[in-house]
Amino acid sequence: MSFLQRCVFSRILQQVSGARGQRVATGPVPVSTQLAAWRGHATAGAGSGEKSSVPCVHERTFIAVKPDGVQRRLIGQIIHRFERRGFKLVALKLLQVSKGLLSQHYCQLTKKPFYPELVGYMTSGPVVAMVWEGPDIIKTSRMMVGPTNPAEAQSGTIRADFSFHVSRNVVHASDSAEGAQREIKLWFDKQDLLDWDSIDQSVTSEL
Ligand code: IDP
Ligand code: MG
Repeated sequence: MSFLQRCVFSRILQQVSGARGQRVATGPVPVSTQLAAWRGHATAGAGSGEKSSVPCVHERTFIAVKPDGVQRRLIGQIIHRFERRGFKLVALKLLQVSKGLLSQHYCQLTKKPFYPELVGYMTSGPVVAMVWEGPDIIKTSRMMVGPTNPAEAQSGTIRADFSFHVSRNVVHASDSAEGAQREIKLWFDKQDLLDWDSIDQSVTSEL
């Protein structure tokens, strides 16, 4: 076998074995096929213990636009940040928060001196509650939102770009996997969370 033949043969072998889900572009692939491949890869990565370049495809987090964000007509701009990053919206509602829900949401803060002020702020008007999904979204969304005190936040984060005081910091994002799971369960019924295929999934993360 000539060197050229060996190269061609090994290339074909690579393609046939699929190189663990890494697609070799050979021409236009129908969206339905791409989605099926993406889902297959996701399942293998999550369930079989295989290493994957996609950290955790089905990670979800709880994000809320607080009453100051709603009053200041910032809902669209905040949603836009998550959309343009490539994350997927799986639940959304506008609601007036009760003190009961708030005390469960902020159960670790009820003894803080600022808690009464926080309750007043968070119940002063509607809140937009959302669940977003994407790889590593819990950590990434905290970076996008910025630190609790907007005065310490980097320009480009939501809190730095839209606020300047800790008592009116516009947005909430869960701070851990446990927190996200607890908050999603607290704010939404299971049937409110939509499982849907977004057609850009195969072009915004590596297959
Ligand atoms: P986080 O929202 O960045 O996770 P937490 O420490 O969990 O920060 O505090 C929850 C919320 O409580 C903050 O987002 C902010 O609205 C409010 N808060 C925190 N610290 C203060 C404070 O010192 N004064 C007034 N409000 C505060
Ligand atoms: Mg917090």
